[in-house]
Amino acid sequence: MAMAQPKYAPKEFESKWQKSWEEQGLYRTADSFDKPKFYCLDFFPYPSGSGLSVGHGHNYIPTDVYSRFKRMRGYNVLHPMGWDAFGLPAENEAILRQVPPAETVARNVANYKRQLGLMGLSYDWTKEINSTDPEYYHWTQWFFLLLYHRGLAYRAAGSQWFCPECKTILANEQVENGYCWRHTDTRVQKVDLEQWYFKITEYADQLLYDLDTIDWPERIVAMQRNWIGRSEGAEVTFRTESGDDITVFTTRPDTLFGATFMVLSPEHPLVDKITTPDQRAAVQAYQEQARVTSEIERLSTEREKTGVFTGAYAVNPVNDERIPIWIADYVLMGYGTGAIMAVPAHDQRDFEFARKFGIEIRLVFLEPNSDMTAERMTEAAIHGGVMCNSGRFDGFVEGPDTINKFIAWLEENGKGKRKVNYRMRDWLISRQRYWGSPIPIVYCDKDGIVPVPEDQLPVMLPEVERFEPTGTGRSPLANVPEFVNTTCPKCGGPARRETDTMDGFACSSWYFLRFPNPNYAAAAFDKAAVDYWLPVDLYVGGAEHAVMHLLYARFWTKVMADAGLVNFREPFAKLRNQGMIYGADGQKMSKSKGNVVTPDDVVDRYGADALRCYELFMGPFELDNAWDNDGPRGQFRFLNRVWDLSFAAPSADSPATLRLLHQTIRDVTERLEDFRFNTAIAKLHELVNHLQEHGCSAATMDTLLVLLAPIAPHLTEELWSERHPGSGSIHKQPWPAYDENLLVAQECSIVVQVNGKVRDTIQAALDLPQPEVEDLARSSEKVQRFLNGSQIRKVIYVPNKLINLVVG
Ligand code: ANZ
Ligand code: ZN
Repeated sequence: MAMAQPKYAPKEFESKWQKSWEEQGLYRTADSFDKPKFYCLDFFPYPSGSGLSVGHGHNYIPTDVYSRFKRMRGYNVLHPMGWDAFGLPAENEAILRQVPPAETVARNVANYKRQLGLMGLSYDWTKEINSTDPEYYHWTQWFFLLLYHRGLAYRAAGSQWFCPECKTILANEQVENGYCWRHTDTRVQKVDLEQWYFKITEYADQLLYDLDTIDWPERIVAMQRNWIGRSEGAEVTFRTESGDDITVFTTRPDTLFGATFMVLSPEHPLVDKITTPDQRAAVQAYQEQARVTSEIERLSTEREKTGVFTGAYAVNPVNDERIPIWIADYVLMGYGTGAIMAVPAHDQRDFEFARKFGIEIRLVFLEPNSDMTAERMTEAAIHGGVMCNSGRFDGFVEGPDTINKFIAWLEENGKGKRKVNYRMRDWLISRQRYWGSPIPIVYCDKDGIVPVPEDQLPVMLPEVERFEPTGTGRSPLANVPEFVNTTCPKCGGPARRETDTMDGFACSSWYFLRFPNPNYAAAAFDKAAVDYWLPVDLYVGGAEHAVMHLLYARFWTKVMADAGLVNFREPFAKLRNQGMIYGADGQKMSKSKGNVVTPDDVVDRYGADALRCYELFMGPFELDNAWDNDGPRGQFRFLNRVWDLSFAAPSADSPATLRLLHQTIRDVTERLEDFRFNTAIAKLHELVNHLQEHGCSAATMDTLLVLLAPIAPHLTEELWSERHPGSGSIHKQPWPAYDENLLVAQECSIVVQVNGKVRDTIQAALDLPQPEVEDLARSSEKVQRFLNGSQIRKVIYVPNKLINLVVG
């Protein structure tokens, strides 16, 4: 008598296998460097207090499946996880709960690990890192010194963005349209402070150029390009009547003869000097007003142009004409030189300004045969035409060639020079916050800025009573005398420590080098291991880090390459962004909306494998999607059918079954490789449907389980251990190969009879279902002649050989 078949009950075996895999060290990365390697990395997460939602699963499950797939294909896979736990989020949460950040971090990390485990993720936990461990930030500080010694870290005073909520300075990248990236309702303000910067601008060209060498999503590449914002043009110097030089940056030096006025940014240092006494009051009032106007407003093209005449004049170096100098807020101090030559005929902002204030508009190129005049213009002419009013350049065709010739002429005559300008600014690294890596710098009255010697690292972050931001522009560490007061490493005299900490993005700029050997004590990373593992082969995370982390990490890598520390110049060879998962209501998942779905909920109801399948199946990996609460149930049913199939009595595979099996091997392999998980699963659904209807051999069932193993690791392991006791884990099975010969439909010749007499022979795919063979037979012309339109009473079919149509 057959034993009763057990039911598919994931709760009965999922955690059992998770424990067993951990004990066996199934996902431990081999520390030998002989096999081909694959480094699959998730973005370094901040372990937040709210834990993981199924939205996170949409990132971590695909990389887990991919890592498992690569392991089965013979790669040595590094798939690690760690915690980016310094920074504002951790600190803010700690302030909210009134416990030290180290405590909240530890608790959140434990919860994250538990949740990641629930989903059956195959991380090698022996490689775990935490950026807040002194053994880790020791090396973050070491990198600071590396940059410092290479002239790439410097201290400067500047007008900086300050978030009144964060109570700290922000990097330019952390300001979005005038609002704080963390407090999207809070406008940032400008304050003046001495700050530390990393000279990322020194690498602007390389950061641009090397974008062509990496396989990254188009839109991230475009965002980095725009952010770096390379503009080619020239710098031209105008002399004022008072004898001061004003240099402007222009992308259109060829329009110089049309420059009829100049505009300085209200913050330009020369404004006070050149303003005439009768204009002083108006100028100062305007400067005051500009101070409180946000950059967005200033850049808005809709806004009416405003400005004030300084009373001063400059001389246009190409035609010696005297032109007035104005100030206006549409010219920003932070771009180019903070001053422009205004060409109202050919620049829209300048055109509007000139019209409003009655300044001359002079055309310096015209469409051929055009009779356009400045008076009749309704907007600036941007492109197209032949130059005029431009001395020796009259008759030149407007365009890049002419611009080049014009610059050459300026250079020959000492009136200007070729110049490339970038929108990107240096990276502001210091934060007036507690929860970060201390900056390893000491200030001595005698020696000035003194870097902490390497053998005195790490500068330990002290435990403090009060870690709230002070709001005074100084970090809470400034209130800890034991921390601040130290001795100068150079002269031994009394000195003060830098009290700002580093932006959390410093930690994530090098963490990928630490994973190959995370406990390495002698250096930031183990060179031999890094030579083998890096660059990261596949890097997966959200698109929101496009111009922050992803730019910073590229910058640090280039610095390290220049310092001879690593032998590659790009850290992440291939990048993929997962789509956002919204709540069932189509809204962003958030506690306040009550629409958060956690992996815990889903695993509890349907098991980890059903959760995994649904996360992969719900849509293309990179597209946004809304969570469907019924989704996991559908996948649970699918897995249930696989379960039942495994207990069904085996039968010989038909040729059609074999064909579908081999097509499935091919398609699932290709689709997993391409991150098309949803269609890979659809293909498996199709195979399972077929097998349910037609049965299959034990070998075919085994292959199905192996194909499904990276996706549903628990169910397949349970069934495998049932089917092959003592043969080890299914996750150690090699990935199946397909047989080309079995892919194509094999054909057979089928004899067609009408009332028992042979009338034709047709070609049909092997194992074609009877109704289709019948259709083919009936559509034969020869057969039709004998059927004569009469009704078919009976069909006798000998598969793949003969069909007899009986008509009455
Ligand atoms: C004269 C001119 C004539 C310009 C013309 C444009 C068209 P991108 O492409 O963004 O680099 N500019 C320069 N510095 C500025 C600042 N600090 N604030 C506002 N505008 C500034 O733009 C460069 C152009 O933007 C420069 O070329 C300058 O105007 C303006 F038919 O100079 B142009
Ligand atoms: Zn000193």
